[in-house]
Amino acid sequence: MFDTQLTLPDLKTAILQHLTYTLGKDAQNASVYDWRMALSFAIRDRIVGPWFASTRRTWAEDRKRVYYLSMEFLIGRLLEDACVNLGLRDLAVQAMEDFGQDFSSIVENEPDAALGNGGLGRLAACFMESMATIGCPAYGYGIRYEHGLFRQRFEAGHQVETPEDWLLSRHPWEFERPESAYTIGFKGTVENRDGREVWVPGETVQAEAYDTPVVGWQGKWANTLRLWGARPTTLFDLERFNRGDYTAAAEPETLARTLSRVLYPDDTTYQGKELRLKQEFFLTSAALQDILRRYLKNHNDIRALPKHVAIQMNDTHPAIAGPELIRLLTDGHGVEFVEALEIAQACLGYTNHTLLPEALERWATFTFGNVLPRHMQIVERIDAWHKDEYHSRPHYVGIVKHHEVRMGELAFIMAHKVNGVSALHSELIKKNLFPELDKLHPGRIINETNGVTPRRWLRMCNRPLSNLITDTIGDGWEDDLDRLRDLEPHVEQKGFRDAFGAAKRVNKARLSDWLRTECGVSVNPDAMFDVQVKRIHEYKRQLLNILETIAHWHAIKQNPKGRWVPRVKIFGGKSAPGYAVAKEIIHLINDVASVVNSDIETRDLLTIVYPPNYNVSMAERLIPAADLSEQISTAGKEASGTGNMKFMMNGAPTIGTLDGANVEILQEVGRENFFLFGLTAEEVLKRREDGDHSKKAIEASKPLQDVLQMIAEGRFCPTQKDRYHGLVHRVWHHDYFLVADDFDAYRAAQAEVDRAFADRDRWLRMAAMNTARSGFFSSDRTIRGYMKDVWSVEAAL
Ligand code: 26W
Repeated sequence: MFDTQLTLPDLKTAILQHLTYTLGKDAQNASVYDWRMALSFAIRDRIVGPWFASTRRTWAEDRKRVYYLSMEFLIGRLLEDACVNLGLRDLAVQAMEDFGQDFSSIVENEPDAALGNGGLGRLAACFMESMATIGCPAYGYGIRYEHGLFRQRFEAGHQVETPEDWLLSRHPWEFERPESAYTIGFKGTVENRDGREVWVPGETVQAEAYDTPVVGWQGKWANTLRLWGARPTTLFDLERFNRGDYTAAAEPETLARTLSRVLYPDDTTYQGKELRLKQEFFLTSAALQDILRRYLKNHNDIRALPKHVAIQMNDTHPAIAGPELIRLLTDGHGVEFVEALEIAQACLGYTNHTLLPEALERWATFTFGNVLPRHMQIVERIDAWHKDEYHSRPHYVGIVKHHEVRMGELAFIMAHKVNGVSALHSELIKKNLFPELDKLHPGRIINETNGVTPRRWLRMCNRPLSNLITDTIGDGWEDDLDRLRDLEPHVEQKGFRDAFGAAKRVNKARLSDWLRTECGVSVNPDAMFDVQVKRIHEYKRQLLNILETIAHWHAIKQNPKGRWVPRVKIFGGKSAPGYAVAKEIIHLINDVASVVNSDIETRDLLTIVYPPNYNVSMAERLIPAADLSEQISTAGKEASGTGNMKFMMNGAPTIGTLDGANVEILQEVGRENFFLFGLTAEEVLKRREDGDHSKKAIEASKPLQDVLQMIAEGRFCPTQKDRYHGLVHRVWHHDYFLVADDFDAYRAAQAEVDRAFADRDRWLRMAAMNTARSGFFSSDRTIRGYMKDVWSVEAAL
């Protein structure tokens, strides 16, 4: 039920009360920040009711709870999302207007909570919202990083990172819980006391809880996102302080706080850093202690835990949950080892998000045993037990191999279900990642195709289109997204198609204004907006996109009078700070942009923009304004993708390969509404067997030769002509991601895009069909899948 009781005067009074008494500010000289705080507190107050009610019901009905463990929650801004879900947005706009304030400016004053890198963290945020919408009793557990993902700037085309500081301003959505704190140990020794193993940690810190309520659609249910902050066990060393050694006195404080200081900015490349392992254990141990404490409040049979508790590991980052739960059950509750292992297995699920070998976590046994000595023993025991239970296990399979602890194998063995995130990905997990374990445990690997929340990614970020949808098929589609299919018959009507085009045009005009003021680039809002936004990675092939852009520019210049379709090429995304090749690609895109954008001959036909610091809020601006969605990864490499689903929902057809969830998008939307190109995952493997594949591909493609020639000659970097020699050499000789092999097919698909876009009626049909057939990609559908197949949990709504 929407909060229908709240009237405009009520809301205004609440806002003024908070401005006055919570913030101590006089309306006369309140800043945008003050108004944002006052409004946020007033809105938060409306969440507390449903939040308490949900918690009370869960207790009263003794419901099973889901615990989602994730090192990342990329939640973005919360104010507008809360307003939308509570049905208070219009009222909030009006209230702020009455106070002489602009709602959009207030919303934009909120910093993004960027506690994640990319897809995995954003998926966790969508899942939290969907669990609240469905009424699945759940807690998200994560780390309250003081500094989220770095801010990105460009200096002379280079990426420069600066620290992110979202907590410098007050975070109005959380409740601090100093009373909910747990001690987390590290290092030390394991002592055998009367035949029992006892861990005596050498270091301890406190994990302190901060709770953010997450409210679902229409405020019917709310769950908790509980983030842990690290605090010293002892505040400071008084003796040293009294001696006047102030820096040394503050040492325990500094050491502890380091744990929740920053998010690791690597996505898809893994580095075996001790601090990262400590962060993983910090999150996991705090969460498990909290879970057991809550369970034991109203249960006394620890063996019945799996009936009441489902724990999901978001990738292997919290995979220490297996050994830690065994430790708590054996060392803490006297359960015998094998029984503890079976209880843990029955509680745990593991989601795999990547097949890239460089992303699979493995810890040197030296590091692991040093940081977590008791867990090292338990891991070895799990491995021995598994080998014993499954005699046919090949010698090269196992958790501890070559002096490393393999977190993927650990998570697999300790979970009762292992899932991939798209149909193709789940098959590849069986075939390539865990073929032997799959044989030993048939049926354990399942698929749960990703989804995204349509509340944030359609209703909130695209009001013109959402209003059109509601006007056309009525309301109720937001939490029943398959209803978008009801749009299909309307797509046949010209009036609807024009309205669909008009909604897109509004978003494009808005984005054009923003690009002018924020990036100083003016673009033609009637041009095709062709968008690739995601982390920069070789496998995602931003390089393929920019090479094709150069070829396109070259073609225009050779035939300036041709009937070209004007395009705006939009790039967005960050590179990991240590990923040199990705940084070089960013540099190239910026270099090409500055040459192309200053070419008067092609100015009206091609513009390249790369707004810095892509984040959730920028996605909410770009995606609704996109005409074309670029999903061009090397087949077999993108586990799922979720940006692809957001573009589809917002009426942007995909140009893409048969990779990740693109396969299912194609299946849902139909071949005629998707620009398919490129090698398949199987063909990719075959092609690589030929050591000369890229050389052959380049020799067969005049346009690609020309492009590489231009880059090599320094056309895009006249001041340093050899800047991209290394890059060009790699395309010729070490093209692992098959940029050259897919180039011609990509170029042909882009030509088809041009033809389709030039036929406005054809284009609008395609665009509208993408929205109409996107229902499957609601994260509500995904969550229902997990509830049934993995968690065995019932919805309370
Ligand atoms: C330890 C370093 C590290 C950190 C993060 C390695 C790997 C990761 C993540 C698994 C990377 C990630 O975000 N994967 C993405 O997950 C999305 C949600 O399932 C998928 O849609 C993307 O395809 C996948 O790349």
